[in-house]
Amino acid sequence: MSNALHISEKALPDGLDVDRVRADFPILQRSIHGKPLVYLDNAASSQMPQPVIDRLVHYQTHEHANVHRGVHTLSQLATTEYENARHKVMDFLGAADEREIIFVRGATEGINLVMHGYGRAFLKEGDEIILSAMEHHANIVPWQMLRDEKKVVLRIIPMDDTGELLLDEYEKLFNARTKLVAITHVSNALGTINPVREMIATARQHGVPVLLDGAQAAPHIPVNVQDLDCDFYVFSSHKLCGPTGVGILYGKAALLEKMQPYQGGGDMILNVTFERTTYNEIPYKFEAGTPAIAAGIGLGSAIDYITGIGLERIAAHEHALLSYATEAVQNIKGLRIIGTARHKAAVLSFTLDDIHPHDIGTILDHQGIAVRAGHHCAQPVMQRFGVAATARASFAFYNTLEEVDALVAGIHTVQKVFA
Ligand code: 7TS
Repeated sequence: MSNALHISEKALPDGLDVDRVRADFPILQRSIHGKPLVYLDNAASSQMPQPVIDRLVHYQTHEHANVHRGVHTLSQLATTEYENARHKVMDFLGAADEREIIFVRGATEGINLVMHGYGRAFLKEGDEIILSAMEHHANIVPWQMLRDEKKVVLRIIPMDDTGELLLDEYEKLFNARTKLVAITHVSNALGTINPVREMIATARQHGVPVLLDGAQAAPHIPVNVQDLDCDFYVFSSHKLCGPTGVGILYGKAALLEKMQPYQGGGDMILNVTFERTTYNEIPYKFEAGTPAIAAGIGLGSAIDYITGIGLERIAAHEHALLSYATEAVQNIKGLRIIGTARHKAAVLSFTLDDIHPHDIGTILDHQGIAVRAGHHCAQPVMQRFGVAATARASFAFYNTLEEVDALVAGIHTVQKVFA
């Protein structure tokens, strides 16, 4: 411990003024059980900075009306701001066209939309979908639903004991029936950053489209969908310092145009009679009903905030936190890190002796430290590593080395309670 505290006195060499950043996050000033909050559950949901909170309040106070349907001033204002947010998302992902950005409820709904609009529309019995062994349930269950309905086959890319996908095995899974690859960019349970560029190139050779689940990537590493050449990309606003209730599906325009709508209703149509409906153009074809307008505008503001800091700097800071934390916990007897891939985002999953992760999480909470305990909606990952659950600390750019020290001290306290 003394060694760890000594290192933490040094500044991180990433040029990020963490104190200034932290001052933007009101919730980080609060205490939990009388202790300063140490928020290390960013993979579940990150916190919201004041500029984003202010943007939401400003919208509700001065700009709110329904979008895409009014000639009156407020409706036009709300529409402009909402569409500005779409434009920001386009720039953020490096997409070519605003029509390729679809507002959904979150990563989960984005994947379900592709399952319905692409999978149900175009796949038939015997067709195959490649998933990986480290998917979040959001990228497993929709495909199982399709499997049960259409009798398609799911093929799973295995991983090694460090939590890296076996690329040789991946290549062997392709055949003439392969119709889609759906994989996570970054694992929420292990932190593994998958070599998606290489994996997409392989799929491309076989003419197979690729969906990337970017829920854990978009907030932490620079993403450029054109550069990656993925066909679909999903992420959630609430993991990117934005509000809950909104997320993004990016899709290549040519594919989206071919796809079936996911839900029917207002805004997604051009013309309706009782005989026949013609659908609106993309992206509106996929946006039935009144959307989460405030949340969408809030996401635009969160993107401004994140890009203002810079994803390169965010990635460097979080990487430094992860390295420091990994080294520190390696000295704790009985602690096993689950997920030791060479390229990792700032996720530290672990087990401790035979202490139940829920007990770890509860005792840490009493010290003000928020981590997630459980299977992290990735039960196949838990099975692969032979554990029922893990405790998971996941870092954001506003976390500090001192907070890592607090986590390490907290883990020692957990061990003392169970000694
Ligand atoms: N995909 C991945 C890789 C995720 O980590 C999550 C959420 C989702 C999809 C679903 O996102 P949603 O916003 O639609 O719910 N992951 C987590 C997590 O790790 N802890 O809580 C939620």
